[in-house]
Amino acid sequence: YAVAAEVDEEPIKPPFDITYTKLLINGEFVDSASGKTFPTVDPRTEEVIANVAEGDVEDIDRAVKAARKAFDEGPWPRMSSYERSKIIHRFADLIEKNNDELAALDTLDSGKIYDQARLIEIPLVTRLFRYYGGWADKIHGMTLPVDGPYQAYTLHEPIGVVGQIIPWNFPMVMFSWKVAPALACGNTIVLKTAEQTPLSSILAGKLALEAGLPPGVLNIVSGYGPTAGAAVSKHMDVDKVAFTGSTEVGKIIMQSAAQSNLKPVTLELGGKSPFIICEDADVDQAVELSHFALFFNQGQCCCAGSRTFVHESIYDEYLEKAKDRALKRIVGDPFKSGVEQGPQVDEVQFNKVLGYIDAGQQEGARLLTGGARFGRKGYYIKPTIFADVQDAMSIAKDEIFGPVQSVTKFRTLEEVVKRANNTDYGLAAGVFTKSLDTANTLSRALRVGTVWINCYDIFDASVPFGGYKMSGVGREKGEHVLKNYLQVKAVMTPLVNPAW
Ligand code: TXE
Repeated sequence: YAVAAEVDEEPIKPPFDITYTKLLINGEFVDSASGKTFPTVDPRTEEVIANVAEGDVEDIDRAVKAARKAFDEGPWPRMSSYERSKIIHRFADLIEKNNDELAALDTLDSGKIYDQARLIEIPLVTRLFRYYGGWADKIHGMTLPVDGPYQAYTLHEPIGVVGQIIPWNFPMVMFSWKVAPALACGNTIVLKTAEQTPLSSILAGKLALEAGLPPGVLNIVSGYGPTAGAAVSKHMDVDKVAFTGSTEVGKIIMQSAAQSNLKPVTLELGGKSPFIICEDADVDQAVELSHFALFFNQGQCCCAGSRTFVHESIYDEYLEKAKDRALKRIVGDPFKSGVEQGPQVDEVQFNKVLGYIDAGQQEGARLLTGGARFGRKGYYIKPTIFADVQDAMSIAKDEIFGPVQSVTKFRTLEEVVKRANNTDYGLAAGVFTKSLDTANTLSRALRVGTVWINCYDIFDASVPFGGYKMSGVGREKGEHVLKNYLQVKAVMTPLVNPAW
């Protein structure tokens, strides 16, 4: 581990102060109704970064009232779509201008690699707002040919007050996937951020106001899931809820929605995505890509390629090279240039991952490398690989959400399709092959929302993302997400004289 000692060094301090820690309700930064705050912790040091206003049921209620007023009284939903588009574009410009500060807040809060946040994630956020700024004035209905003397058409209208609950693994990216399309469609929003990563969204809220978003259109409440989060999904005056997080909480959200006002629900949940390396693969390239597919963002990706299936003819060579690559992975302070892996987001996740590493050993998987904490301070874990993983083991079935790769061998394509699909999840899959026929066949056979062929984790604003089975309901991004945030109204009127 190239920078083993450096985790113990003084952590790098980003050149930005933390100014925004309050709730954003009705265009103002306010304390929580209870006056309570909660600490957000730097996973590099296990020390408190800032104390943030802790929203609860009453704050969600205040936020919903503000969003309702902004929706009912306007101007946002009734503003010309061109005006809305211009505000969304101005918001994108301000995100771009504050790119490095937003990235630094996400690194501080979550431990993600700063250069990754700065050079890839926040630019993607800007891109996404521009993409949906472009959609705002292109949302329209249809005129329909009907069997009678009637004029029939549809109006695509905003759905109303939208509740959005986001996780901590890509704080600003998740903010953009939720907020940008909902705004483009003319909705008003109550966003509940993850308790681990509240900071960047609050700054983004300030930028939204600066861009000219009217008060109450975007309300941002920091706080915990069972309190503030649950209040969003149960609220009788929230017209739709969109959630990204664990499958377990996704089920609770759906139940709460059903038991309250039957608000429609979209969910982006966990995964256990297969990464299939076929016998014709270039082994060196396959090692690099499968390494990236799993270890990217400390393994904390819903679509992590967390079951590596390797053809038996190249299995031994693959394992040797994959182990070398993991040993070369540079672990350390995520603010330091060149570091590839930072700490896990918090103590809970850190212990969860270490628990699965124990389980893997107890269940008889072969530990090739890693398998323990890295350093003495912070939530760092050594890049870990298990070989000879059996499908029934918990490390092959459950979402570990950490830097733990599980490798298994296969013989035939038929076998690998069956095993790859033998999971409750269905978010993504990777296929590594030189054969077009194999690639095409596997991409049809795999029951997942995204197939990456000879690439992985490529995201674009225009490409839909979401899960089959228990990985989720609905799609985000692209044109597909818009229907989550729109009501369709059918209007019919008689023709005075159909013969004309
Ligand atoms: O998720 P939670 P956690 C998976 C991953 C991870 C596991 C647990 O396997 O190890 O989930 O992570 C809010 N009502 N993913 O505990 O609890 C919560 O405050 C309403 C996959 O962080 O699902 C946060 O804002 N909201 C994933 C959000 O839900 C509730 C990303 C996610 O937290 C709530 C994160 C409740 N009762 C974790 N309870 C992905 N799909 O990318 C919690 N929340």
